[in-house]
Amino acid sequence: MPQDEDDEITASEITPKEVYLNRREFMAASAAAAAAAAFPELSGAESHGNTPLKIEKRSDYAEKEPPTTYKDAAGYNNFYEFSTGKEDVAALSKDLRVRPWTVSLEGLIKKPKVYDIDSLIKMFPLEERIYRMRCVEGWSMVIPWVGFALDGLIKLSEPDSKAKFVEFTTLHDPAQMPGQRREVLQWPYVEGLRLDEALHPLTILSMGMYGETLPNQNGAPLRLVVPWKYGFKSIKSIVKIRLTEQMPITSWMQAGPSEYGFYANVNPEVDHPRWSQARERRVGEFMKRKTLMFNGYAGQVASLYSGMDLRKNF
Ligand SMILES: Nc1nc2c(c(=O)[nH]1)N[C@H]1C(S)=C(S)[C@@H](COP(=O)(O)O)O[C@H]1N2
Ligand SMILES: [Mo]
Repeated sequence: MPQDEDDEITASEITPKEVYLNRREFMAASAAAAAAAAFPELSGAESHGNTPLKIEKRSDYAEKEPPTTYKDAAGYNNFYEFSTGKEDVAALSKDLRVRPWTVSLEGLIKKPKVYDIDSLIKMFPLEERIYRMRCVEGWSMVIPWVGFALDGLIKLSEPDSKAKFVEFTTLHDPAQMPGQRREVLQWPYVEGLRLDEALHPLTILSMGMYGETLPNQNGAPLRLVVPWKYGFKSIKSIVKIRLTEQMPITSWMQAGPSEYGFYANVNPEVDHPRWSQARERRVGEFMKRKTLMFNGYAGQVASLYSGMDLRKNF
């Protein structure tokens, strides 16, 4: 679970955080309060024991719905590398080493490069994006992510004209990730997007939430967030981004091709073979609500799929 303010902080926790603060010139806790005053709609005022992030850009993408509580967002997780349970992921992932960390950009690009996570975080101004998130299992949340659009990084890598898809890979380290010692999924976890989906302005790389760095259980130090697709597309703890000509075989497609398609767009009209997708429960609420087409982002993304049969391309 996230540390409480009055928890004792051990030396091993202090050192990387202090180093990180200096190197990144992140704001001190008091400055985070100043940012919250400058952008009163931001949620960075309250500390949750992670490192404050400086929001450098006012975002055009902020749902007006109230965010899920931090406690729920950081306490109810899907992260099969640690557990197939949801409430034990936080404890099981607390010692994941998120520094040093590199992300390799490779495949059909002219500028392949291995990025250190701290230089990657500095490459584009950080924004807060408040997105609805809908898990394929029927629950949803509203999360204030911190990150930047993925398109800038992809364009910087200069994709070849042959590149049609982007494949993302999570860290593979069974010594640190006990779930990887069991064959619940094909490891490492792999996800993918069509190149135009990856370049869509709603698609972000996220390094934080609630104004601070990501808790490990939410995919530290870097994850994908694709708000119009089921949660499993938003792959956590990424180490590799590869541009390909062929559609990537994702871990979920491999596990259950009839249940988990490549597109995985939120669609209340296309049921999962074992349950309806028409409704969802917002975590923290009692009554179910209707699930929205493309999770409510149809206005922005429906044109990506014009002419496609969304029952076949689920
Ligand atoms: N590497 C990896 N990424 C993952 C998962 C996972 O098991 N492993 N679970 C996915 C699923 S099913 C969901 S719903 C979201 C949950 O994200 P959250 O815990 O931040 O809410 O992460 C997605 N990303
Ligand atoms: Mo999910």
